[in-house]
Amino acid sequence: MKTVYTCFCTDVIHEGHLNIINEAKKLGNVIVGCLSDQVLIRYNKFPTIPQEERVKLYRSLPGVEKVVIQEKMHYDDVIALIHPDYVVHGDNWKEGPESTIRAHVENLLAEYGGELVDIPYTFNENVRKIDLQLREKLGMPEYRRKRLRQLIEMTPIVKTMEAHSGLTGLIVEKTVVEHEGKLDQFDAMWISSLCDSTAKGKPDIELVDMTSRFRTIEDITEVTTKPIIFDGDTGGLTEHFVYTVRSLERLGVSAVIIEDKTGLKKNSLFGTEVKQTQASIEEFSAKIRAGKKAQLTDDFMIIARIESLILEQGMDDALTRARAFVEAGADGIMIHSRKKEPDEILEFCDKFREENKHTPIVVVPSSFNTITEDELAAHGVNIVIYANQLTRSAFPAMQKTAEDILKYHRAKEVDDRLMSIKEIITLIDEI
Ligand code: SPV
Ligand code: MG
Repeated sequence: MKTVYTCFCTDVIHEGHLNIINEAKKLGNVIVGCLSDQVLIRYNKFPTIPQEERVKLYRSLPGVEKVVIQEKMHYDDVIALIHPDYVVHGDNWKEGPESTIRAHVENLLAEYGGELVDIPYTFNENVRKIDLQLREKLGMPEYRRKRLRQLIEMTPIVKTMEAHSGLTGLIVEKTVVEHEGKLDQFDAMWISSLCDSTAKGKPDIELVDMTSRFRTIEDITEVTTKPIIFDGDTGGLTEHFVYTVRSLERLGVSAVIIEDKTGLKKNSLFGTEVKQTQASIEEFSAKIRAGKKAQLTDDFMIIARIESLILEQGMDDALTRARAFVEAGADGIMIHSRKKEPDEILEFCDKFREENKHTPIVVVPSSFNTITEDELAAHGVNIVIYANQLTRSAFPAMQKTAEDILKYHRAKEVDDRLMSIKEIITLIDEI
């Protein structure tokens, strides 16, 4: 009897999967691979049920001999283990970033005369509806909110990109790249105060009020499923912050980061060029404590952002504050720097990790941008935030287009660098 392998990355079995098993059965004994949680999240198919339950689900399907866990995106290990005569897959992976995985499988099978069989993907109303329902489920507050804590456990570093509108949210949600044979995408979204304010033509001084910031969150949650980290600036008055915590939880936000500043807040990247005052440890700890007390869900995180390095108060001050804020209940520490080199950030991370192994560390490498995600993870960083790069890339492009249309008194000269009309009118899917 021949052996047939097929890998599933789904929480719900529909007729498309049953069809694959039926076709596979015609070729031999069917072994189903269950893609591990860690790999699944790199596909933007975040699990709504744990790996063990997916294994049980696949095992219960008629025609399935055995279920194995596939731990890697590429099939090398699993093919070495099973040596299948056939690998069977829906033909939808012939296109897009997944085609690289398909090509690799073809090469692996060719080495010993195995065969790849592409089964026509089942597209119908029912399948479409199930896919849509699964996506909608992930976007619900109770799923979205807990996803950040899950990601911190599941991935070496949570890659977070800024979003300040439905459109930028969609970019973070949907961008998947294939690079050097691997697929990658962002894990979470950062609602930056700088970018949210800039998009509204306002300075980053807590001028855009919470009602408006919540509206931005809603614009994003309406069209995405990925978890949200909200830039809460100073958190405002403690008496107000407790309401903010409740509202963010209700909206399905996973975390708020508040910074230990007081008075008129200016953007940290000004550093000491402008007057900025750091809050006392006691004052800020009280705010964290009040927020934690107000919090109603288990999943939500209040992350304390330390501005000691930005304001040149020294490493010891940063570490003393980190200790105090964790003691006050902070679920994570963000340490910020505006140095070009990452040295002081890494020194902080190493020293903090010597005494605290688990509290998540967040960094925002806008200035110290040479450091890679792997290097940060090696120093104990759990979340990396690309805080403003989408806004900084869009603005110069838009400004140049406006200038050129003014210069040439028509739009022809800018057209080559624009998205086509066809692309823009079909960019957003209708339900
Ligand atoms: C933001 O994105 O608004 C931040 C990060 O707070 S920074 O601009 O670097 O202060
Ligand atoms: Mg900010």
